[in-house]
Amino acid sequence: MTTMGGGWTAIQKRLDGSMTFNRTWTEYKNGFGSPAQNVWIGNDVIHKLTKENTSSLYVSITLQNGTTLYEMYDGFSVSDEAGKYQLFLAGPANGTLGDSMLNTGYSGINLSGMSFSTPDRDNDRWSAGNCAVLSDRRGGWWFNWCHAAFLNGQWSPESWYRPWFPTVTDGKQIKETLMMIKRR
Ligand SMILES: [Ca+2]
Repeated sequence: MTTMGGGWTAIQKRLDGSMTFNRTWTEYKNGFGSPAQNVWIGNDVIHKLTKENTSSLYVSITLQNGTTLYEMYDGFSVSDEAGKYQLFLAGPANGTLGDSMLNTGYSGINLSGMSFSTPDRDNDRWSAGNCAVLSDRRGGWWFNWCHAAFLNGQWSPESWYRPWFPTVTDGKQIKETLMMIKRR
């Protein structure tokens, strides 16, 4: 990975919709897919890589028209399974996507401090239901109530709501996604 000075480790990558990210807690814990194609590296691995709290997060979305937009956060870590893989995110945020994770302007969709939820494990802040099972979500993520950013959604023709709102409002716009981390 030569982006932004190199030394990055991909924790999520999607090059097409051939592999579903509608997966269980255990699958997100252990990881799935293959690094050359579509992959979630696994929440246990993400925790191990970030537990010293000295990592940055880089997110990019390549649109169907070929344009790649990105956002970088200076601080990123994920707690262990006992801590429900709670997300810690810190700014400043910089990039061309805009900040849809940390300070969105609406506390109900900011993601820092959120636990990880999957279709079979509801740890979100929506008391009436599980964001991860909604028909236009169906994937694991650090949902609040629920989100403005969500990179594990369903590829077209299924519905993928708000991958990176307001810059990317619909999964149909997306060609590729990538999440990478690096020690500061
Ligand atoms: Ca809930």
